Parts: sequence; structure tokens; C-alpha cells
Amino acid sequence: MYHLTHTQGRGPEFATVFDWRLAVSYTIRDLIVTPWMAGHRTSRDNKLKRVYYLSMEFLIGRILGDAIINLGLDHQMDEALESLGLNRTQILEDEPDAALGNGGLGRLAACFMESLSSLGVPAFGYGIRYEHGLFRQRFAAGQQVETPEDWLNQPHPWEFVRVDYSYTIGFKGEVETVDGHSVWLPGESVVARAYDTPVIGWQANWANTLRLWGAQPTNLFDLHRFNAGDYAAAAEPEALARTLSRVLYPDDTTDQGKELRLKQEYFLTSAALQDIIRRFVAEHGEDLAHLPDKVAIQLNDTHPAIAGPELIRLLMDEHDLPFAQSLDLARRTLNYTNHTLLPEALERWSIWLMGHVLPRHLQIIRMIDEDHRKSTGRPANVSIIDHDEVRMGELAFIMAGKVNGVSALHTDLVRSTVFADLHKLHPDRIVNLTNGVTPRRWLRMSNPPLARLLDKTIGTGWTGDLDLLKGLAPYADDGGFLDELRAAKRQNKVALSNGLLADLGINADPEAIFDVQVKRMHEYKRQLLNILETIALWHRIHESPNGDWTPRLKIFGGKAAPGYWTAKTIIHLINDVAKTINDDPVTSQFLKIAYPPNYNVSMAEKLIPAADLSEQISTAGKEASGTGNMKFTMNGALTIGTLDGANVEIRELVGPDNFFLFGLTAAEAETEKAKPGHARAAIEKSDDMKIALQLIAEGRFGRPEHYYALLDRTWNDDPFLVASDFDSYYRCQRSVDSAYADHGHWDRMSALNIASSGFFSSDRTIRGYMETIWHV
Ligand code: 9GP
Repeated sequence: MYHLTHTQGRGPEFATVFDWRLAVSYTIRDLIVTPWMAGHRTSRDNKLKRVYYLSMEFLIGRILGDAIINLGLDHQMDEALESLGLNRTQILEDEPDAALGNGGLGRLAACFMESLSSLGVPAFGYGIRYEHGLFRQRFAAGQQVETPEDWLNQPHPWEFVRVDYSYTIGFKGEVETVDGHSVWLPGESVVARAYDTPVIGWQANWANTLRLWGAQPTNLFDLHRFNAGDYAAAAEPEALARTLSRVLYPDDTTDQGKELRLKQEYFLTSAALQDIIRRFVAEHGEDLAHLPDKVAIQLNDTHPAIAGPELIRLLMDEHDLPFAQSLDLARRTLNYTNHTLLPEALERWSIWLMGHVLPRHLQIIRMIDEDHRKSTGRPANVSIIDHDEVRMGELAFIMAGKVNGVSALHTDLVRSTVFADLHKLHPDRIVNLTNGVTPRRWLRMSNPPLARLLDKTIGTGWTGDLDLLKGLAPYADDGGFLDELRAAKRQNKVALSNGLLADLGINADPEAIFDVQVKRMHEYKRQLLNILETIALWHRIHESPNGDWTPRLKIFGGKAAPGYWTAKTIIHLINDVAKTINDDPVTSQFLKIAYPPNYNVSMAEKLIPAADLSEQISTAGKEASGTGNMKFTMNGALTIGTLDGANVEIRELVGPDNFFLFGLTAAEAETEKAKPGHARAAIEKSDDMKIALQLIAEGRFGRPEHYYALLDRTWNDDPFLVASDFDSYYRCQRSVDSAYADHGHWDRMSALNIASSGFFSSDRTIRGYMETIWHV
């Protein structure tokens, strides 16, 4: 009530849901501030080493519900809201979903921030405060339409603006030599201003800071030019600043708008490093030789890889250290996580652009390259500069103390493919740290029925120590427990069905298999394989409508990058197929498709707890890890998947009998792809796939001309081997049908999946980083 009156300036009789939500958020924030400040004091007073996580993306989602859980105030909050006559769901769902990321990489960063706080590790996350997060998706006639997301169009109660922590970030200009020293005279500049969000850990023992940088103009406008009547030029500094922190790049695999993207990356990195050095000097004094003892910096993918040259520049040009020492210090401070092997996602910048935007950094990159070549006595095949481009993967690798992959398989592939030459030179540098997810958000908060059952069965300790889920294994043979497990899942499925009916008009039977594929739309993730299998199944049901079919609801969710034509065509196809199949009276009791638009963190929190089957069907060797796969397992869904990314470890842990495996291995996929005409040959052999493609071509699902190019690509190119894996996938899905029909057996498998999922807590991952990389 205090914040409603004094912060929102509203009496209860006039308060809207928005007012109440802000009042509740400020009340919760008050409770976070105390451990947050205490954590800062402890770190400063004890001169603790800090971890700095630099990431262009933090897919944080909604904050309020998670904070309530971590403060342990779940029940009190329910009672308080009830006594005020407020609806908890309405309040929680009023909060915008902060989508400052594209997908897995950004969500991982958010899980890591939560685990760092839960484990009491002094840490800062550094990112950009994008005015517009990832675009909003809607469907018009089945096609994706993007509209801007506007989470900051209203007060954001979680952040504290720090006008005193502002740094000037330069771009372009020239480098001059003065008294033997290089002096960079930037041609443009903006100010990076800090906005801090506290991230509270489990049981509120510790809170760290997510510091997001917003760009401000160095001068509001150029008065001289303004007075001369040149209004557009006068507003240039403001325009540059606004553009810089305006949008998140809506693409997680390729780079567009090159100059702006490079500027954004440098903006984040330079602001973070200036802030880190300022704090180090304030706490430990001017001697930067001890930087690596007190600072561990993690680069989330190559996006902040300019940190290598920037740190050297700051040490050399601003703090007068020699190049060799600066290089050594930077290397002992920086570490790099690789999240993808897709060549189009490994950033490269033309030398021209790098020299134009960051001329001093290009000089330093050449010095780093030269030093590396000399010190390793190696030819050019490991050089940072190649074909007139700066290779950010190589730069990040050469400048990192440790480089890590994100699953066991991915790490092996990093060693043997993209960084094979560098790995030979530095055989101890690459390490594996399989990803994880926070069980607070992804189990306790999003799945209350299951959380209650776990609490009752094995006690509440699992929330902070997910390995305790092992204690569930003996209950996998306990009929009473399995009934309760089924009831918990059913409760989530009923809630989801009600939502699907209200939002999409789809009447879903909670007894059906809820078969879910949610992730970014990308050819390598193979939503196409899933929808083609759906078409083939639909056709089979039509052939024998009185057959013993296991009812299924196929759920899709995900956005395509606005410029990714093939992914957008697949979205269109799924929606077209859904329309036909959902309206078909012959099959509709057995098969339905739901594709709710605008998949985001909040939607994942509803879909994952309600899933029976988790689709992890990428072409082997292409998905670095996946983290959705872990969330599903934790929530008792069984996986149908290939031996890709962390699926491999999930299968090992849950046991091969509790995992539906299909498809080529990574090595087999490489061989298959090299065979000329592999797609056509595979399609000719598969009646089911052939018929699915034919039905599309005949126009059974909307106008076929929409799909000619996609069909042509599938028959003649099929780079992600949909055809080669189709029959194996189709067969595997039928074994899912029969397994699901035996409830007792299915529930047992589900229990064993949950019991084996403790390894996938991000607490375990963070402990691994602490031991192997950060030494904190
Ligand atoms: O594609 C990977 C995904 O497999 C992984 O789980 C995630 C977190 O490590 O990173 C994704 N990579 C990217 O988004 C771009 O590198």
C-alpha cells in the first residue's frame, strides 16, 4: 500500500492492475536492495575477485515472479494479494517480458546471472539496454509479421540509473603519434550510461548487478550548427546515441547493419572495460599488474571479442603499460565461450570497416596477430586477419586464457573443426562446460504442481541443489507417486488447453500427447522435418481413420529472423498445414496443431511444464548445446532427438531406454551431405516423405506456389538432411505413440528423466566455470 500511495500516487479505489503491479514490484525491490548492498560491501571490503559476464544479449523475461520465489515469499504474496482482492496471475502477467536476446545464448546469460547470485559469487553482467528488444511476432494469413517491441514504453521498476557511472565511447577519427605514443582522436563519440538491475539469488543470500548501458549524446545538440540553421546536423550526436542502444539485432546467426552492429559491440565492451578498470583502481590501487588476480572476464560468444584489443588499448594508451605486459594481462583476464560452429555466425569484419570505425583497434589487432605468429612460429593459417577480414573467433581465441564449448560434443567439434589449428598450438586452452538452466525459474516458478510433488516426496532442498532429484529414482516404481506425477502434468496440460482455446480457438484434448517444438526458427533445427512428419501422419490417419491412433497435439513456437526467407516460409507452411488439419473432421480427434505467435520466455514457462514430448531434432553436429532440451527433461517431458548438442549427455544420464533416439550421427551426417543427390535418393526411398511433399505441391495446404522454392530446396539441396533422417524420425514417432499408450511405462520414464536432470542446473555449470576458468 505504501508504494501504491507514495510511489504510484494512487489510492486503491483508483488503482489499475498496472499501478498495483508497480506497487508490488517496488515492495519486492525494497527487499532485494538490502542483500544487494551487503553483497557489494562484502566484495569491496574483502577485496574479492569478481566475475564479469559480457554479453550482447540477456533474455531475462519477467522479473517479479522470479524475485518472489527467490525471496521465499510465494505464500505470503498469495495471501497479501488475496486480502487486497487482487489476482496474482493478472499482476504477474502485466509485466512486459524483457526480450533483450534472441534465444539460447541470451537466456543462458540470464540463467548464469541468477546462478552467480544463488552461489554468492561477486559478479556483474554487462549488456545493452535496448530500447526495443526482440520484435513481436504475429501471423497474418499464416505469415510472420514483425512489429517493434516496446518494453520501455512504461516505467521499468527494477532498474536504478547511475548518472555518475558514465563513460565516453569514441568511434572513427584518426590515430596520431605524439612523443612516440599513439593517440586516438575519435571523430564521433557517445556516452554510455549505466542502468543497474539487481539479480537476487535463491533464498536472497546474495544479489549481483546486471548493468545495462544506454547511449546518451555527448552534447544534447550542436548549438553552433543549430544557430547556423543546420538543424539536421545539429541533432547528429543525439541521433547517433539513440540509434546505438535502440534495437537488438533480430538475428542470432548472421550480422546485418554491419557498422551499427560493430559500434554496438564496441560500445558495450568499452563501457564495461572502463567500468571494470575504474572499480579495480578504486579498490586495489593503480597497479594494474594485479588485474588478473581480481578480475575474470567472460566473453559470451565473439560479440564482445573486441575486448582483447580494447583492454590492451586502455592499458597501453591510457595507463602507460608496455604492449607485451598489456597483452599478457589481457590474456590472463579474458576468456571466451564459443556457442556455435555455423560459419555464418562466426563474426568477421572487413579490414576497411574495422579501420574506419576503430582505427586504433585495427593497429592493435595487427600487433596481436604479429606477436602470436612470432611466438608460435606459425604460418598464416592461424592468423586473425585473413582475406582482408578480421576474424573475431580467432581474435577471441588468441586473446583468451580459456576457450570453452557448451556441451561435450560441441567442445570436441570446436577442437576438431573451427579451431583445429589453434587447438594444436594451444592444446590446454579449450575446455568443456556443458550449459545448464536455473531450476528456480524453470521448475519451482513455472511448474508449481510438480514443485509441490517434489517437495512432498524428497523435501525442498532440490531447489538449491538439483542433484537431490536423484532421490526421486526409487519412486519411479511407486504407483502412487506415478499417479501424482501424471496428475501434476495433467494440471499443466489443462491450464495450457484452456489458454489455447481462449487465444487460438483450438480445442485440445489433455489426454493427447503434447508434443512441443519451441525455439528459434532455423533450418538446422528442422521444424520442417516435424511438419512433414505431421503431414505424413495425417495422411496415414486418413487412410485408416478407424485405426488405433494415439491422439497428439503438435505445438510449435518460435520466431524467424526477419530476413531469413526459408525459415519464414516454414512458419507459413506450419500455419497452412494447421489450418487444414485442425478443420478436418476425419482426423481431428487424433491430430491437431497449435502455433501460438510471439514465443518468448513467458510462453516457454507455460508450454514446457505441459509438454509430454520434447522435440530436439536438429541435424547432428549443428546445435551447440540447446538449453530448452534441459528444461523439458527437468519438467518430465521425454525427448525425441538426435545425437546433437547436450542431447547426447541427456541421453547418457536418463538412459537410452528413456530417450527416443533417431537419425544420423554428426560424423554420418557429414558423410551423407557429401554424397551428390543425397536428398533425392532419400526421398525416393521414403513413401511417407514423398507423399508429404506431394500433398504440399498439390496445394492441399494453401497455395502451392508459396512452397515451390522450399520443395525444390528439399528435393535438390536439403543442406540439413531432412530427407535422410525422415524415415528414422517417422518410425521413432510411432514408437512414441505406443510408449505413450502405456501410461504406467510412460510415467516411469518421465520420473526417471526428472530424477536424472540434476546435472543440468546452471549452478553446476557456474561451479565449473569457477573452478576451471575464473578461479574464484
Ligand atoms: O545455438 C546455440 C545453442 O545451441 C546454445 O544452447 C546456446 C547457448 O550456449 O547458444 C546458441 N548460439 C547462439 O545463439 C549463437 O552463437
